[in-house]
Amino acid sequence: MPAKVQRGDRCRRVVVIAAILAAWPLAAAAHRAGDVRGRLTLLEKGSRSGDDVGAAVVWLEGGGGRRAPVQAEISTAEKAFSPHVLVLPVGSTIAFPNHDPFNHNVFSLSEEQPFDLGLYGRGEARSVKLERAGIIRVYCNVHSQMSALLLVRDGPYFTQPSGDGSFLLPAVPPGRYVLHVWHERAPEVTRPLEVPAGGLADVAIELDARGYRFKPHLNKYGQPYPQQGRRY
Ligand SMILES: [Cu+2]
Repeated sequence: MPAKVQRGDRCRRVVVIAAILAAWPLAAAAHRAGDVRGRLTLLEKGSRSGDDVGAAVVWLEGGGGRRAPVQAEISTAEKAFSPHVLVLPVGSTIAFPNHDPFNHNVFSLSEEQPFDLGLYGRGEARSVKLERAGIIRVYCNVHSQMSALLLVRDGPYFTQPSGDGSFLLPAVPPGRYVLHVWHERAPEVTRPLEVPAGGLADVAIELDARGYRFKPHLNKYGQPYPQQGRRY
């Protein structure tokens, strides 16, 4: 009888040790990478805070790897691109479906990715593959007021904040990075960021749009847009 009890104890001990060993790698993995959370504010003239802080982009420079390319869309409707700002992994394809009852001509003169999709009408979509990282300014050659921005990233850690400016970069391995925060109307903010195991909870960044001045862009020929006699 005592021998049996002893065997039962040994069994229980083995089970407990096995359970600890099974749980241990999970606990170790949980410490390997952490979430980086923070909040952006956008300072406008007159000390107002901007209402489109959600159109900012946050990314980390450093760390290995890439995100898989995606198929994304920016539509044109009522002479506007929507969404206005999009961040994508390098190698992604972006389509521009036209929902307006007239033609658009989507183009970019950006150094990283110049393209000209030509004139096309309602129900048609043309697309471009984004081969290089950078900031691609997209316009329409017919309607000067139309603009969109593509931020193409070659690292794995990037995001756009919510409308209230809060952002989350999930599962960032501990290490030294450079944090970049970009908004169309503010100088880009860059700051060294040391991410400890377990991540960061409250990275606060202020973007300053007080010095912003609207500057008209040129058409696809590098010329100013004609001002008169435009029907659409
Ligand atoms: Cu247009």
